[in-house]
Order: sequence, then structure tokens, then C-alpha cells
Amino acid sequence: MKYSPAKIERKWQRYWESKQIHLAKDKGKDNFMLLTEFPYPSGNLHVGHWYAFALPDILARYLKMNGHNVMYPIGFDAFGLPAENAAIQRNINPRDWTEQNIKYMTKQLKNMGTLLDWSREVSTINPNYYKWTQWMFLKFYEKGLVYRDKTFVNWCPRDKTVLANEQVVNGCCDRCGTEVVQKEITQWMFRTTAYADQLIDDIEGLDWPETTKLAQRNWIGRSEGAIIQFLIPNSKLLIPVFTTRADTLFGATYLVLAPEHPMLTKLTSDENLDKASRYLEEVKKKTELERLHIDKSKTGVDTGGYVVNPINNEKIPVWVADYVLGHYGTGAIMAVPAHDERDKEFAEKFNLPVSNAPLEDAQKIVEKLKEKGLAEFKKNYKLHDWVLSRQRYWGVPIPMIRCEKCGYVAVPEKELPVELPYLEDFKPSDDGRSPLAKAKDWLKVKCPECGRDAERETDTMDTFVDSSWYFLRYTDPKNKKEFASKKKMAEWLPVPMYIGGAEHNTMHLLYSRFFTKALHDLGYLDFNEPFTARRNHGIILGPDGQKMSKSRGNVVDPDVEVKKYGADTIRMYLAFMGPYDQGGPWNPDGIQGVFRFLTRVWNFISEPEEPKTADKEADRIINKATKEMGDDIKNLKFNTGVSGLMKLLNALEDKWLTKKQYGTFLKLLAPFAPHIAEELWWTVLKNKKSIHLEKWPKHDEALLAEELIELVIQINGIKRDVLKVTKGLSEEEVKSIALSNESVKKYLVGKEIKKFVYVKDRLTNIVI
Ligand code: ANZ
Ligand code: ZN
Repeated sequence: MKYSPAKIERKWQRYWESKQIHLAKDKGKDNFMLLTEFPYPSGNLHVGHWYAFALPDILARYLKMNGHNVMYPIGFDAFGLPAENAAIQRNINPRDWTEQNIKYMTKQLKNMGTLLDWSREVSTINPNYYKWTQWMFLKFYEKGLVYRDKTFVNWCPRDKTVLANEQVVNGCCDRCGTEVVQKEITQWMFRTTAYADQLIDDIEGLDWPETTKLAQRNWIGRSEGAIIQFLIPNSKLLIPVFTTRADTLFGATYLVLAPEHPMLTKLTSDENLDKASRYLEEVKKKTELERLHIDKSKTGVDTGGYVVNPINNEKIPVWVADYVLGHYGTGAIMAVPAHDERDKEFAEKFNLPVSNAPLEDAQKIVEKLKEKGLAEFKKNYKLHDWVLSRQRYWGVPIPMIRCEKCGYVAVPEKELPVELPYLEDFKPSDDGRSPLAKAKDWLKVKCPECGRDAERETDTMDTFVDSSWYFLRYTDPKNKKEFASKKKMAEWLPVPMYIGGAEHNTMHLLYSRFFTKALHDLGYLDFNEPFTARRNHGIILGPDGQKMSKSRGNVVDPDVEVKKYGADTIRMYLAFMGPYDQGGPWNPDGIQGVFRFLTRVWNFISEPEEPKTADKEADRIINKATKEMGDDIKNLKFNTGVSGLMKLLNALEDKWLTKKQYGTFLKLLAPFAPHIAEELWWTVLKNKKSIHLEKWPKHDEALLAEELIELVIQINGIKRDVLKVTKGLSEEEVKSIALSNESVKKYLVGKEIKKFVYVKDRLTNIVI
């Protein structure tokens, strides 16, 4: 029979499902949750999904064969702007669009032949799930970790929504390309900064890629410095500045306020008022990124005001300039053009003085001023609180009620979830208010505190909130009383291995850490870091080496490839194409090479007459491969794993093997190509139980140490053969090997052996 994946793959997928071999046991031992980032239901699987789910499956299967009770969970991160925009474009409701996509993607995902545990599927748009998202919001609110505040936000005028900094690319919305503007609105915020120190200090202990750790540290951006107070002459007013270089205080020649600084009007002289207001208007048009751009030439104006340097009582001028940010530090700086590049550039441009005063010990300066109440040590963070509200339809409703008398009141816990109503008209309004404001019936409620007519909050939550805790739910997905029971969570968490894309280095991973720490401090979790180990995977590029995109026409459709070659080939090809953390371009020749390899495997496994004794060298080769393959899989070195299998086949192909040896080969293949391994295991080797329930072969350390040497066999001093044998054999062993060797035997027929010479590990000479 020819190797024909279409004939076997579906069959085995059905069999595995019927035997539930993909499910994590509820009361298992040695639990292991292998977490991958749950997908966004965009509508269609692309090769990247295969990379993200079919490759970790190799590890999942390996762990299972090593006795772990493996949970390889799956779900859908199903709220969010892309679905909403796609639905608007197609004029269908986001819920219909999303649910239809989930159905289709589920079918596609099942083609991979993975251990994904569908019985625990979590979908963020399910009210049973988002009930707990709302509940957590309220718990955080009670604790002061949720609050409302006015902030400047990136606003996309087309999508009519707030964007995170990362969603602004070159000043434009990364979804629709429209130029982003700065808008001041009152928003719901998570107080992530309350955890800034913990978030940075606990990174150290994590088994994460160094790049990810660094990205988190930079994102949090802790800097240690001091606040120093500058006095406004003839007043009791102080202007605090944040500096990391208190040692340069003697060299401060002017002070700069951010355009947003509250003391600006107070300090601006009447003559300079016009100029200053015009400048502020100009600045409003710029985004933070533009303001910080190093190459940009500095702008600013003199306020006409002065302050006094507390260390030497020198009077210095106060300027306003947009290279100082309103919400970092104190929104004001002491400018030291002799030591700071930005200050130097600014001073040169506006002819401000430069002082070469010597540096002094920062510690001493701060201590001295501290006594007079004019300085204190201070840590500062780049991290901002997390703006969580969105003025959009397709998200979790924020469970708050606005009462004219009582202000914001939390929805009582027993009334959760606040369900998202199904809206016919879900398009954003021009006033920037969430479309939920149009759901009049839904909107109207009684105030839980005073009973008057009140309105629901119409903002919805950022989707990053949904994905900040989904892994907790996997442990207990159907729980109606809690987001997950503590007992179940203790059995599985923290997550021992989380595999995902490097694009989540900051936000998603940081937000999940924040949620975990907050829930821990509220007493709901016994651990305070969610993911013990993290590994990133690379990106699959098109055959042209470019990012796959419809407009480039270089998209590889996995469904088409599966039809052509089968799932096993796609899995193995993706594993083979390069280091998992790097990805690389799709190569059509490469995939054919893998298909040919599996065809060779198909022809190689046979059920011959068994040899009387197992081929020793084959044993040694298999033993070594077993050890290496295990190491490769554990370390996510799937590419060397595949080439190991290829080498193994080369070495074994012309050998006469026992059923056990063939079986071991198939077990090593099973995590990579689960269908073909299963088929051959049953039909050729005649086993009666799934290969995926087998134990991973044990390798023998002693055998690994055995080295092969080349032993020359001579007859009467003439070289007749060279044999590969293990090092250190005794004369007896060598004699029996030599005398049973086919090419030696024929010279010995009817001859008497007069002498047998053995030079250890080198040669034997048979004298006849
Ligand atoms: C005087 C000085 C002298 C400074 C010198 C630096 C070098 P990081 O490490 O990023 O925290 N700074 C403070 N607040 C600022 C704001 N709101 N916008 C822009 N810049 C601000 O940097 C801290 C330094 O950045 C502070 O130390 C301050 O300039 C500036 F040779 O003070 B420094
Ligand atoms: Zn009220």
C-alpha cells in the first residue's frame, strides 16, 4: 500500500477523540499545563496558527509519553476591535461573525491532530466567562486598583476609539492607518503602577527569554533618583523636579516645565503670555512619540518667570518646552546643559547659559537638602496605569452604574454578568460615545444604592483584560460559583510552560502578571507569578521571505497544504524549517523533502521474520537517538529533532530489525508525525493500543558511553574486512564476532585455525 495521508489521518483523529486521549485527566498525577496563546477568531487559520499550536503539540505528546497528565488547553480571545471592524465592513453583527469564525477555526484546528483539550474550551465572549472578568474588575475596584481619571489618550478619529501606545505606528492607527490625535477624556484605569516594583523585582526569578525580561524591565522603566524643590522667589511656592543626576545640581542653569504643567500660568509673566499660549496650541497637535523624537529640533518659549536653585540660591529662568513630558516625574526638569544632551541642544538653540560647575556627591546633596525639606530620594517609573475602557461595542460591559445622586455605583455581584446586548446598530457614534448608549432598554437601571433612575456605564473593556486571566479558567472551566476553585488551580498552576509570540513581550505578559499579583493579594491565588517558564516562537514568512499578506500574494494556505501532503508532513516540515524561536520563510521544496521522508518511513517499517538476536549496533544507534530526541523536544529544538529522525532512518534503513526496534523508532516519531506513527504501529506492528499512550523509550546511559572502533580483520596478515565494534571487547568476544563474519568465514572453510592474534581495539590476525 502507498503512503496516503488522506486515508489515515482523519481516521485516527476520530479514534483519538473517541478514546479521549487528548483530554487532561481530572485527577491525574504529575500535571502539566502546556499553555499557548489562545487565538483571536479572525476567520481562517493561517500557517502561523500551525506554528503556534502544532509544534508545541510535539512537546505535549512527549510529556504525555513521559508520564505527565498533560493539559494542552485551547480557547478563543473573541472580543475586540478587529472583529468589530470586520463585522461593520460586512454589515453583520460581531457576535454572529465571531461565532461563525470560531466554528470554522475549530474544525481547522482539529486537522492538526493535536492533543488540544476541547473539553476545557474557554471563550471570552461567553457570559459564563466574562461574568468573572466583570467580577475581577469589581474586586479590583473595591481594592482601589480601579479608578477613573482624565488622561490624554491616543484617539483614532476613524475607529472612534482609544488606542494603546503600541497600536500607534508612526503617528497612525495600526488598524486603519488614520492619523491619531491626542484627546483628553475621563477613563477607567487599572492601577498597574501600584505593582511597579514587584513587577520589576520578580522578573529575576522567571525562566523567560532574556529579551522578554529586558522588554518588561524597559517597559516598567524604573529609574532611581531624587525630587529636588526649586523655590519661586517672593512666594512660598515650590517647583519640584525629578532628576537621576542630583550630582549635577550645581550646573543647573534653567528650569523647564512641560506644557501641561499646572504652575505654568502662575510663572508666566504678562509680557510672555501671548507667546506661551500660542506655543501650547502648537504642542497639542503632537503625539508623545513625536515630542520625544531625538532628531526633532527642540522647541520652547521663555515664560519670563524665575526659580531659585536650592543648593546655591542662584536665580535661574523658567522655560516651557515639549521635550519635557507632563506625566513623567514631576513634569518639570532642572536643565544641565553641561551634562545632558537634550538640555545642551536646547541651550544652544535659545542661547541659554552653560555652567561647568563640578559634580558633587549626589547622595550628600540630597541628604543635605532633605534636612530643609527641599529634596527626597525617589524612584520613578515609565509604566503608566492601564487605561482599560473603550468606547466600543464589542467588549465586556464595565459593570458600573452611574447615578446622579450617588455617582458611580458597582453592579451588585449577584447581578453579574451584565450581559452585552445584541445590537442591530452597533456602529460607533460620532460623539465618541460607546454604541451601547443606543441600547435604551439595557441602559436604564435603578441605582443599587438609592433606587433612583440611573444608567449603566456604556464603555466596554479593553480585550487585554479578557486575556489577563484565561489560563486560570482552564483549570476549572465550568465552575459557576468561582472563576476557578483554589483546589483545581493548585493542581495545575502556575503555568510551567507558556509558548507564544514575541509581540506579547510587554503588554499581555505584563497585564497577566499584574492580574495574578492583584488576585494573589486579594487572597484568591496562592502564587503571584502566572508563568514559570516562557518561550517565544518565531514567525513564518512567505516563500519570498516577506511577511505573509494578501496584498503581497505570498500567503500559504495550510488547508491546501494539508490536502496535498497531509497534516503529519506540515507539522514535521514546520518543525524542520529552523529554530523554533526564529521561524523563517516557507519553502515548497522543503515540504516535499519531508513528505518523501515520511514515505520512506512508510516503506521502512515492515513486519519481517524477526532476527534471532537484536542487531547490537542498531540498538546502540536507537539508544543514542532516544536520548538526543528527548533532549531536543524538551528544549523546543524541534528542527534538530527532525534531522535526528532523518539520520536515524538513514542508519537503520538497511538493517534487519526486531519488532521492538521498529516500535522504538515509531515512538520517537510519534510526537512529530502522530498519524503515520499510529497507523504503522497498529497495521504493521500489530499493536492493539494507541502508540500515544505508550511510554517514551528509556535510554541506557551505559550504552551511550560505549564507543565504536574500527577493528581490522586479517587472515594470514592480509586485510579481509573492517568491522565496527564497541570499544574494549575481550579476546573471546572478538573471536566469536570475527569467526561468524561472512567475509571471513569463506576463507576458513575446511581450514584449521593455528593461531588467533588480537591487538586490543585495533586488529585480529587469524593464522591458518
Ligand atoms: C538633570 C540631569 C542631568 C538629568 C543630566 C539627566 C542627565 P530617566 O532615566 O528616563 O528616568 N527628566 C525628568 N523628568 C522628565 C520629564 N517629565 N520629561 C523629560 N525628561 C525628564 O531620566 C531621568 C532624567 O530625565 C532626569 O534627570 C531629567 O533630567 C529628565 F546630566 O535631571 B535629569
Ligand atoms: Zn443612587
